[in-house]
Amino acid sequence: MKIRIAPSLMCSDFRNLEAEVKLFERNGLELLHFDMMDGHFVPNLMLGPGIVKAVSAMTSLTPDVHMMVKNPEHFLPALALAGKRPLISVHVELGRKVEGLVRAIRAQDGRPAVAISPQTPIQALAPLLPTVEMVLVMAVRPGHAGQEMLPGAIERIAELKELTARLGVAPMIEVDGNTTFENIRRMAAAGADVIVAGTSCLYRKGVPLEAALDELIGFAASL
Ligand code: S6P
Ligand code: MG
Repeated sequence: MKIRIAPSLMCSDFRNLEAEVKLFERNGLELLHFDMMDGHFVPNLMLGPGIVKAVSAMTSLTPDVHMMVKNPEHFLPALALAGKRPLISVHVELGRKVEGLVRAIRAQDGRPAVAISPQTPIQALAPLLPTVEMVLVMAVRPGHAGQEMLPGAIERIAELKELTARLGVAPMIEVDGNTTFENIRRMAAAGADVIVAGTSCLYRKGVPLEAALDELIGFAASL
């Protein structure tokens, strides 16, 4: 089983952002997770398109932009990153406009993805699954790092995996929130292909980033 690691840059040390990104690159990672928050969809403010652009210009890694914003259409044009083919997730909770957003992402050479919050039934994803390249399953409430995984999160991954099989589609499944080593093991067994690496496994208090990364990569390879 090969699980991919997407470091969550909102947890990084912004003073050393470039060095951290280069470290991920040297170690063969493929994705960088950007949490974009607008203070409305979630009550927090984080990483706008400017930082996504600046980081994308310094690396060959693929941006994985998690839009926790009420009006993604306002920010999508600024995420047209020539040649980068970013994964861009919009939340299914935005309702009817999501289909149009998925088309808009594809039209600007992005790879559309859909994110789902813990309270939303997995079934709500069904109509979108044939149109997206990835589903981002939140294991915690969107808005903050450092939370505990919610009950039922693992079962939701398995339910999504089943639903995709039933529909004959195979978008990647990314899981975001409280990805401790033990939780990663369970997430991977349930069907996760990508885990977002935040404070639970990578940006750990008192552990140098390089050491935490080595340990995480070793662990992921052992699954
Ligand atoms: C949360 C955000 C996440 C966090 C990540 C932090 O709203 O979408 O991407 O940055 O979950 O990881 P952890 O291990 O601190 O939960
Ligand atoms: Mg996220």
